[in-house]
Amino acid sequence: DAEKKPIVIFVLGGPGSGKGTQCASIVENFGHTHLSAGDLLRAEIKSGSENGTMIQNMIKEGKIVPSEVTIKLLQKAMHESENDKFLIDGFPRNEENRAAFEAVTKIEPAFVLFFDCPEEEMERRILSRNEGRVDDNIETIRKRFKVFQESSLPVVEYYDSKGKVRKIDAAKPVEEVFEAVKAIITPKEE
Ligand code: UP5
Ligand code: MG
Repeated sequence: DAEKKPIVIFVLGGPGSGKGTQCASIVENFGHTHLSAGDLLRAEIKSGSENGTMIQNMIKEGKIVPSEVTIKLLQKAMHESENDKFLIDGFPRNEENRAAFEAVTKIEPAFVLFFDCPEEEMERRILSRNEGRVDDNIETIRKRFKVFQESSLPVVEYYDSKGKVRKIDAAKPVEEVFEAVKAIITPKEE
């Protein structure tokens, strides 16, 4: 079709590294549309979709939902938006997610924002969040960390090998992290 391809930034980082927090600031300052794959999946559960129970069970176990489900939700959200620049937060989470997204959408990310944060800090943040998420308990958090290490970091490494990773020290205070983010998002002026 004649539609122009959108500009996509993948926002990756461990559970609680601050992806959602920083995306909100990017939206305010730069006008991207924020698509959190986790938020889309949680909305799908709430909507009473036939996949809801399956999604809920996988999130509770810290497992990665089948890519066709997540990609469909992301594509729908992109089509429904008038915007042409997107932050895709928390996706792709494994090699299969990545390959399927590229094959289905033909979209390659402009770059990957990677929030690097020690597990102890991420654990502290998640345990003090209190939003009632079914996966914010210590047992599920440990599973999420393991899946991140084993399945999601290889995706970051893949993009790093293509020179597409912009790594940020996410252990710092929110404002300092955003200063680093800004330096990457702001178009360089001559
Ligand atoms: N906070 C943020 N930044 C801070 C800072 N610099 N200093 C101090 N505190 C900071 O932040 C977490 C908390 O820390 C907040 O209270 C915040 O105020 C504070 P947040 O911005 O929410 O971090 P984020 O990285 O977004 O953490 P989140 O828990 O959302 O990350 P996950 O990657 O674990 O969650 P997500 O929603 O992406 O996925 C959840 C589950 O959905 C997955 O485990 C999986 O089961 C499923 N899923 C899929 O299957 N497929 C997908 O494609 C996506 C999700
Ligand atoms: Mg989040």
